Amino acid sequence: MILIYGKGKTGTAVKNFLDKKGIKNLIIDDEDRLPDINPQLIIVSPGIPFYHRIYKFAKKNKIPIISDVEYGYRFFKGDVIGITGTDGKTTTTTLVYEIFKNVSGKSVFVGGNYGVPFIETAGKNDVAILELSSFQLYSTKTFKPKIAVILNISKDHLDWHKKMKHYILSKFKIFKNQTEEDYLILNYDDNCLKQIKAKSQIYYFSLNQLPQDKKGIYLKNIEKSGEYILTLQDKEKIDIKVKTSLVGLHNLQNIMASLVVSYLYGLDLDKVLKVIQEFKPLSHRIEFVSSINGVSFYNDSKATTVQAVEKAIDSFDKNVVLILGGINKGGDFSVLKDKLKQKVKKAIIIGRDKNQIKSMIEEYTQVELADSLEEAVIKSYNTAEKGDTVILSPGCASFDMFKSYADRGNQFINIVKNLENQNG
Ligand code: UMA
Repeated sequence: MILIYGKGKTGTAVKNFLDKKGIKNLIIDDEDRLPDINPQLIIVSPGIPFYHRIYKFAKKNKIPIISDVEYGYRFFKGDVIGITGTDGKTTTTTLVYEIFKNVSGKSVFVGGNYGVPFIETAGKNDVAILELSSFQLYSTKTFKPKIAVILNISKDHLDWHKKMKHYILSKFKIFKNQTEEDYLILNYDDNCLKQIKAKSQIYYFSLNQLPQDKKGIYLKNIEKSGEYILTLQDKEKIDIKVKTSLVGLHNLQNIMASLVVSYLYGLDLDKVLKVIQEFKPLSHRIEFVSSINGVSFYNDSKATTVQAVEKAIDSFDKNVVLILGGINKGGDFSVLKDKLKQKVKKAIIIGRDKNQIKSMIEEYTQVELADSLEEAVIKSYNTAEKGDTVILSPGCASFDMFKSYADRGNQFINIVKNLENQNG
């Protein structure tokens, strides 16, 4: 009998899978008592932290406890491409999926932390492109992607992991079981990732020229037209021209990672570049909403960390009015100091932790508080002048005021559209 812990998306998908296979199971959560019988295996949902009663129960009764990703992997016969990192996972996963779907000629599954749980492929596809969270990776045992990507590492999810080291080590499980036949793609601009030693073959991506002895891809220059010239450095060097509608160098890093995945999988790079060119930004990620009397509004509701806010500010030259705030996941907003001074006219802060965030940044830019998102949008419009950019990039979780980051982003879009109707 298998015990499933958690009745959300993951638990339900695991239960459906086991039921179809005729494997006896029991699904419980915090509302239920722990069972008297000893199951042979526990499959735990990602949201359940390692200090939860179910981990203690497993340890006490010597029952293996694994994530749905580990369980799904045991049934999957195809190639796994695993993508993790603090920011940019969903964009990269979706882009790699679009590339594989259009270019590889294979049946491709996409899921994991984004979209549907891995178990839903039920071993049916040739390739699985997985977005993987630190929560999911933490309880893997034998999981081993053929190609693993770590985009970046910065402070996140400390409410779950408690310590940064625990978060980093959980992420590093993505390559722990890899061998010489597998590939690991790392961000060379990230000091933590640059130092990784692994059995797998390492390829890097970087916004600066890579050392001669490193394999990977780097930014050679940006043309006046905005096109990027990249150099792919392996046994020989090839220059590649990339056209994209994705904004910001952080997105270029996501594109570079996707290009290395495609190259290592042997895909036709001309076809890959065409898919990249046609790829549109995902919703809630520096998504253009509207321009009202010369003030541009962008929705970046998916930015739930300080680092994601930094990337949003980096995407614009100057004159930014920033709407941020919500539930701070342990981020130190004062690290934005220089960028706030140089580029941000005013920060308008909402949400549960607005006073805490205010005290972290008020030395570096003008700050105003708002009690609702609508009030924040109106205040930002009143602050901005023609040519300025208003961006909702909260750097926080949304659950104090909204159902999800998507709900927050959709409400922002509606408020901006209403403002446009009144003032456009
Ligand atoms: N539960 C408890 N006690 C707890 C926590 C949860 O009993 O302390 C039970 C409850 O029954 C609850 C269920 O567990 O209904 C929820 O499980 P879950 O929190 O693991 O959520 P799922 O619905 O299974 O969704 C999970 C991921 N959620 C989390 O990691 C928190 C989803 O990622 C993922 O899309 C989904 O699996 C499919 O794989 C969401 C997420 O926020 C989008 N991820 C984090 C992020 O991206 O930052 C990592």
